[in-house]
Amino acid sequence: MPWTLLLLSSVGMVWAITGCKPKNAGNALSGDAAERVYVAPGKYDEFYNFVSGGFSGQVSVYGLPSGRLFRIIPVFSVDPMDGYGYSEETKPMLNTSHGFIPWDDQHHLQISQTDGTTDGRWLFANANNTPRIARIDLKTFHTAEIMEIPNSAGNHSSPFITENTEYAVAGTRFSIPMDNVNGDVPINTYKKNFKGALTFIKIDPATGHMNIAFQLLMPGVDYDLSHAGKGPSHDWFFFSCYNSEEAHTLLEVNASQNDKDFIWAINWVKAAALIKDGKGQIVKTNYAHNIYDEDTHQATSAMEHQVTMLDVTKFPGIVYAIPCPKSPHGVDVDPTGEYIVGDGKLAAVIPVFSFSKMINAINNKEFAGSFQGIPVLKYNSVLYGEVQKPGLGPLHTEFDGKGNAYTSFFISSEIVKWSLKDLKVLDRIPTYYSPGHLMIPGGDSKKPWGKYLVAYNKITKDRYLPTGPELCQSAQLIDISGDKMKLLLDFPTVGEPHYAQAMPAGIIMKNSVKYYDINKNKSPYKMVGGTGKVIRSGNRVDAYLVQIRSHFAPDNIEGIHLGDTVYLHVTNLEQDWDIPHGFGVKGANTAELLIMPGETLTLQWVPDFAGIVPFYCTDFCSALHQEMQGYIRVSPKGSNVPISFSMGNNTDTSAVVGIEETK
Ligand code: RUQ
Ligand code: CUA
Repeated sequence: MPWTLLLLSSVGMVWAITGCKPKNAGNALSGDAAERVYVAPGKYDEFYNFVSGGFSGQVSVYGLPSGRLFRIIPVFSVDPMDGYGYSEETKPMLNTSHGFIPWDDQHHLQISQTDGTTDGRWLFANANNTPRIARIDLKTFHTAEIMEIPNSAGNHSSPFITENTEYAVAGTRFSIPMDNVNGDVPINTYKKNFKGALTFIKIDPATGHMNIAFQLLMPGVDYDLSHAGKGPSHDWFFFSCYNSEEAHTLLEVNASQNDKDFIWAINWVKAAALIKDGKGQIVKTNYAHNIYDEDTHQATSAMEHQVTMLDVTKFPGIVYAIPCPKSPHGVDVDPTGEYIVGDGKLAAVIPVFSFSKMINAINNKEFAGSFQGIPVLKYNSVLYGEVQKPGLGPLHTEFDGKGNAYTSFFISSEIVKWSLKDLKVLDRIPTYYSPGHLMIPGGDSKKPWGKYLVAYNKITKDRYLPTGPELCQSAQLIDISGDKMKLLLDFPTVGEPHYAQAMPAGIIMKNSVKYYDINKNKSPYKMVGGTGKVIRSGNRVDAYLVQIRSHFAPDNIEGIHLGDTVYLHVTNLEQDWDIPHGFGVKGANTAELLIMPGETLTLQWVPDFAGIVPFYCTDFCSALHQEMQGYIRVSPKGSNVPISFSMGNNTDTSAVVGIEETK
């Protein structure tokens, strides 16, 4: 939660968090709030709400208006609940040019769009720390693809998409020496050696498959957030930046000097055309591209070795800098595509820029100068107007589709509603406390469903039962259907929430996969019946097991020796909704794989003692779930116990009988 320090010290504001509890915190609820968020048992919520998990690396799914948590989707972190990152099938998803990375930091989400409208096919997510973009398939809620982003560090202005999901972008937060040059340079040669890369990833419209189309080589500043244009501004992408001072140390002071930083307006259609004309340069690098195949149920990780880069200073007309006060964080485009809102963390106003004025300013060459070879447009030539006295520490803005904008204020801890037309503040509501992002379902698209707003708060002091030094993270649901905003609900979130997305549940439910068709399961390790099989080849043993209520086949396996590496391939034969089986093996590095109906998953296991090793189903699947268990016999190294396996007919050969009758 770096904002507090930055903002507190930079603004020089003394803000005792505990002393900042807004008035009426206790009775902020309006009378019918409970009714408005009550989703009766057995009833569905109206919206899915996908929320970034921050440093948990995952994405969680809630219902709105209830705030009920439905599931956590493993994306950039291993998951103890379903074995993501532990099963052989999913391990390649977390492969990178740095090797296997079990954890990352996840900030932003965007659902795919068709003609600027949220369409519910895929959910894109960024990994900040080791730069990557993931695509989650909303038919299965599984992570389907992960693309590593080269020449980048702190991949923050990602993964925002263009109006028809033509591209997803990734912008580097840290500028760094590019991957193809010697990066072993003094840090104080920042201005000479450090550059920023903005990445454009092409999305296949039918499959969603991602490929890095090109990278733009940009000045060495910190790229923070981005959003695509829409409608008239369709061809453009907007990136905010701070640190136009190009500081490399003590940024909280040194990167807060300039009155204005920039929003970069990028004509991606022109850039793509130049790439097509062969104007890009091939740059050597390394990055992983991981794909999960839902037919084979296998993930593969391939290393890519080059990207095409375009030095934007050599091609006028692609990038313009719009001056923006001061250290902007969010950059948000309204539903019409005409207004671009910059949220300067240290600014006293919210500047609203006009796309049509920007185009005029470009055509009339109304430049204030240039920054590292990029023309800087005159502030007043692009400005539509400023929202005066909006609040302190603006971070993000969303829209309701009715001409209103809503901005989150970290320092003054509130959401402020203002009119796009006359830039007048219309309403404000306190949040508890210090919101980062806010979200309106479809609020970054052409068609917002402007009924609710959710504030994702960074601080919850005194709001929930204490849980030791770390308090829970939280969201607050606000009704925006009327003139006045109304607080309806607090609900805790998993990890620190950053951006989120939401859309009507029906669209996603319609396409939801209920189970995998076993006949379409093309896993090379699939097993469909009988008593399975166990095959030794040298020190490798492949055991193929099937699961069906309520047994494993085989459930007795012998002939495993110390020194073997055992691959337990487990196929769940169920063809019914909501009947996963689990798989736990004593001493293995995860308590379970959670195997969906019709799916095959593999656990690699290296036994470390000679003896009997039980295994069992970890997911309560039937009345006889506890009976769903088995044994593996492990013998010493070099033993001559042969491989054998069975289910149901391994008759007891010992003499002792369980119960002796008393006479
Ligand atoms: S950030 S609190 Cu990582 Cu999106 Cu603005
Ligand atoms: Cu299968 Cu419990």
